[in-house]
Amino acid sequence: RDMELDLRSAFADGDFELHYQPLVDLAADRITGFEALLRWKHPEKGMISPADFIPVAEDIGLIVTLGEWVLRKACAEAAKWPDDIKVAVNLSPVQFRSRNLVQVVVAALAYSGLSPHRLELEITESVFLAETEANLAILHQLRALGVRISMDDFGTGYSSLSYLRSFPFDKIKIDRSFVKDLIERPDCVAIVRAISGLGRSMNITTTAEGVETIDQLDWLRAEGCNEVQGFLFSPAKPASEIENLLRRFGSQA
Ligand code: G
Ligand code: G
Ligand code: MN
Ligand code: NA
Repeated sequence: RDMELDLRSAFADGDFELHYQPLVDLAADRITGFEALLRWKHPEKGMISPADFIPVAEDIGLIVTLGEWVLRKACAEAAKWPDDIKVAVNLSPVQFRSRNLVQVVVAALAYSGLSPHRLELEITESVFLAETEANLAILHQLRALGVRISMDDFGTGYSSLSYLRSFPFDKIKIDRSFVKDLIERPDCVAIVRAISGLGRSMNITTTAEGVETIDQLDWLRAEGCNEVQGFLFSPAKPASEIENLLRRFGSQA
């Protein structure tokens, strides 16, 4: 297919970029990290969303090389930030299948000099759908490095709760589909409240994704959610904007 060829040459041509979206801690009231989000600047078609190209990159196996690039790039960038600012990187389940994921993470940390506790790896439930035992072993090895592990898009899979029992996650990211209708829909209120309560009682940080309004923010703060991310603060921006974002949202920097 067209996109396959385009993707392969895009990687060779350096048409991928990483953008960074702030993670805002509600107790500290400031940015404490950024999520790295991949962007493809297609020479003719313009920006292509990762939602469109990541599945193709996974199919053709390119995600392994691309994911390695993302890790190195994100760690190298974060090493230049103040030391209390973390970076979150998304991992594809296909990267777990490659088997040398742990070495790739070790190498990215070594190459950048980034302290492992400043790296958060975001995984989705799909990591547990196949090769569960092998993938759990990899997760434990990653965590033993001092890296933090977040459960992304929480609540959208089939049996999220059992995954919380099988691995000691550091963070739960509440899917933005629940946050979106928080103010209008009582069911979303109940779900987000339950997830933040779960996080509190299991000692797992909770992050609400897709926060777009002050009303959502106020509600999340009142419910004891720990962290927020969303367009209310900022969409993902190029690395050159990090300093500005840190100035705007109350970090020392
Ligand atoms: O902004 P947004 O359109 O950036 O991202 C869409 C989806 O693509 C999200 O589900 C996000 O987790 C995923 N994504 C973004 N960057 C990466 C990446 O570097 N690696 C992987 N595996 N997924 C990513
Ligand atoms: O699946 P993951 O959570 O990694 O992906 C993050 C996705 O959410 C990216 O596509 C990012 O651009 C998008 N996103 C981040 N903040 C908001 C927001 O406030 N509103 C909406 N609609 N999307 C957001
Ligand atoms: Mn994510
Ligand atoms: Na998500």
